[in-house]
Amino acid sequence: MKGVGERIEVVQGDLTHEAVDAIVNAANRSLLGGGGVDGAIHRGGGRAILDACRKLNGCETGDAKITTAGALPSRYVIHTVGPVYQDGQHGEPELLARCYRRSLEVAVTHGLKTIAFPAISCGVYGYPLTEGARIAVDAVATFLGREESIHRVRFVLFDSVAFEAFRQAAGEWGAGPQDGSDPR
Ligand code: AR6
Repeated sequence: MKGVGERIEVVQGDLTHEAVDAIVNAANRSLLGGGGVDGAIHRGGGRAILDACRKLNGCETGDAKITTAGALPSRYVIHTVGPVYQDGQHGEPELLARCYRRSLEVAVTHGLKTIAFPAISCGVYGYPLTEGARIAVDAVATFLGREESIHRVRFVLFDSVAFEAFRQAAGEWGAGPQDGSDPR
């Protein structure tokens, strides 16, 4: 089994283009759509995602639920709800870490091996990028260290500033250079 750093990739791009087992959506508690990456996922996946989400009765902050990916190239979408950042003293770090952990737990339950994440909470929800990236990478790396069934986790960042923040955080775990090859 490869080391933790070798199973983490950081790339700049559009999450909705990822042909992995599951992409993770930075949703809100209604799970009925919104802006940002959530809007892009619902637009790209089509009606099937919204229909599936309607049956889930929403999702608590820090939790995760899975649906079809509809017309998207991934097999599933795992919807998680990040914390709205206030000042970092309202449980935000724990809740953000829990989003990554719960998403991976759901993936394991479904036998999924390749997962792609956006920068949860780092857009509309206002999480500071450097801190959000560190929490994300630490939570994922810690999980991978004790769970061998996940082969690869890709962080897919929309812009170069977010990409840099995640690349730096992943470097702490020895994540190597990215070749952009298909993880499957
Ligand atoms: N691929 C990858 N990353 C993206 C994409 C994309 N297609 N589009 C945006 N991002 P946000 P949040 C980045 O606001 O902060 C929604 O309305 C974006 O640049 O999507 O968790 C939900 O319904 C940023 O770095 O999610 C909620 O109400 C990151 O994704 C609320 O926003 C997350 O930004 C959730 O806010």
